[in-house]
Amino acid sequence: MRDIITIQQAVMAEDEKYARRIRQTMRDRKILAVNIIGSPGCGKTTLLEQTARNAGFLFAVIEGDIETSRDAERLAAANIEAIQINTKGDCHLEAHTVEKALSSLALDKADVLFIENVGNLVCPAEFDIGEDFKVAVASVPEGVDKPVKYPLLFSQAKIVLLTKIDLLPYVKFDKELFLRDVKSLNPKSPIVELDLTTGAGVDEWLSFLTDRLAEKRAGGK
Ligand SMILES: Nc1nc2c(ncn2[C@@H]2O[C@H](COP(=O)(O)OP(=O)(O)OP(=O)(O)O)[C@@H](O)[C@H]2O)c(=O)[nH]1
Ligand SMILES: [Mg+2]
Ligand SMILES: [Zn+2]
Repeated sequence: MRDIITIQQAVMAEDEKYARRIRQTMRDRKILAVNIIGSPGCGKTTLLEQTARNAGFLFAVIEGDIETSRDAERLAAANIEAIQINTKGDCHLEAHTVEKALSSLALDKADVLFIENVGNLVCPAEFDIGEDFKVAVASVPEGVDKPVKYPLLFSQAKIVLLTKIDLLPYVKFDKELFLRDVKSLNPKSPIVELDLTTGAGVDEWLSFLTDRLAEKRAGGK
């Protein structure tokens, strides 16, 4: 058992080198790199589709899934530059695969790179993939207790998104409790409520991103 832990630590240390290299590349190119993390089906790809409709910046996407290129195909259909990584069983993305994907993505026109991580609330939060910040996505039908059960993601995220608020009338979900729990884990980060069927709330998400992009261009973080 101890040997296995040692190997995993060695692999993670190696991967940090790739993460540092990605971060340097993104800094040189002044591209904001955003790691989007949430459960399967919480609305990550729909968020990107909605983002494309109104964004005042250009972006490219790395899609992480265990199998299929369905998400990349959805984005391509919306004229979004996207490349798919299939992890073939791994439940999170790692920096070495992200770097490989980056080399086949047209980034010359991109202001922002979104990385949609594998649908999972647990280990994607543990891996640095060279991003500027992580986004935590939770959706109403998942239940109100997700932030307190999976605190690492919600405490690290620079912004927390609550999707599917259109379902509030139909699903037992104490929104005030959700907001309180997130605030207690992460007092500084904004929480944005989204209905991605209509795009309600997307302007607030876009304005957050525009501010972070301006900071990146100014050389800060
Ligand atoms: N009612 C409602 N449905 C939504 C909302 N956002 C996404 N959906 C639906 O939820 C389902 C899953 O959305 P996706 O965007 O594919 O979810 P995802 O997080 O990318 O899923 P994975 O990539 O499999 O992890 C789709 O049927 C969406 O139409 C929302 O705000 N409200
Ligand atoms: Mg998706
Ligand atoms: Zn994993």
